[in-house]
Amino acid sequence: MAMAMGIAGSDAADDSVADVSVHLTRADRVELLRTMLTMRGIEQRALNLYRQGRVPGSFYDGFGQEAVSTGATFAMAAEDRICALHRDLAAHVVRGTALERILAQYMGRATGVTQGRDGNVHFGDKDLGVVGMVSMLPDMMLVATGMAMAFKLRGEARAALTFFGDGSTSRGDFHEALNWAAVQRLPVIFVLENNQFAYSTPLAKQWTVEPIERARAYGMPGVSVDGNDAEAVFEAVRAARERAIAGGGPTLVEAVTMRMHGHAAHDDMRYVPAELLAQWRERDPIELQERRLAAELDVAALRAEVQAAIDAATAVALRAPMPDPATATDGVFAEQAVPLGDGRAPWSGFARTEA
Ligand SMILES: Cc1ncc(C[n+]2csc(CCOP(=O)(O)OP(=O)(O)O)c2C)c(N)n1
Repeated sequence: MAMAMGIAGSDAADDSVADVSVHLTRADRVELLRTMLTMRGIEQRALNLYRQGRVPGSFYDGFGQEAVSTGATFAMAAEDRICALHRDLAAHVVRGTALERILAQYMGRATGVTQGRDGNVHFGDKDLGVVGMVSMLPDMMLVATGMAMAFKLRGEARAALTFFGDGSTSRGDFHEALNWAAVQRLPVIFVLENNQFAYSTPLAKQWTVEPIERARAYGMPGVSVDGNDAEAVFEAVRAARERAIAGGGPTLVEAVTMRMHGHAAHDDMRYVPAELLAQWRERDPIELQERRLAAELDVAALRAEVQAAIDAATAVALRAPMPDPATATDGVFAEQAVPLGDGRAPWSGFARTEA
């Protein structure tokens, strides 16, 4: 859906915000807001740390897109698997990754999720069901499809979900994943995070056929939702999961949103028209959820609570040591791996791992 300014909840002049969700309790809806505030606060803190030279490399954030990973992950069960990408921090937060581990990860510390072994956004915690991302886009579509295949073969009532961007729809892996998932009727949910730009490439240079049409062409439903509305995303993914678990096969959910920051911290995004950004600024996902809950919730108190948790986590992460170089290969190879240099192929002894 191009630019998508006509979707539910998008009229900035209208203060009355529709209650979209029919399945969420009040506590759930506050939790959605808390998660989005946490994602934004952590990423804002990480950007500051990056500018202080404490985050190596660059930093990628999902500013403005918080509703997508929040709503989608909230709709999945603990036994499901989530493939979180570079704008999906809320997936880690919903699953329970401690905030100090996330900040330590960004700073390459020994207490980070990968213990300093990988770049800042490339992490996942198997115990929490979040699969660390493969940087080649959109390879995680194939990883999620493979996990869904395993669930189906084992007869398990579980589903896999992967996020991916609009740029990913131009890659071959997108088509392979959709086709195989549809042919095999796999329990997988493809969440397209349409944030209008793939680095500097706008949608008009990305596709002539809408992705949800392409999903239908491959034989699965394609639904488009307001990606700035966490409750709308939740409902769409919840329905897709129900369908997947019931054996109905995959669904493509397009969450229409906007990348409000540059591609990464080094990008001033001057290629994005100022009017477009101004329009989307009026549709901030956090403010939308706050307006929904304002009558029944002390929003300022919640914001302060979240900020205090982030401050405490930052202090812990800043005190954490850098990793000991002697441990660099720990956890990289399986225990059973044949040591390099004994004349045999190094991969011949790798253990099989489960999804
Ligand atoms: C195959 C491949 N090409 C290029 C890159 C470098 N890269 C990382 S993110 C990105 C932009 C992807 O755009 P999109 O899929 O729309 O996702 P967004 O970053 O907008 O969320 C690029 C080009 C990559 N990771 N993989």
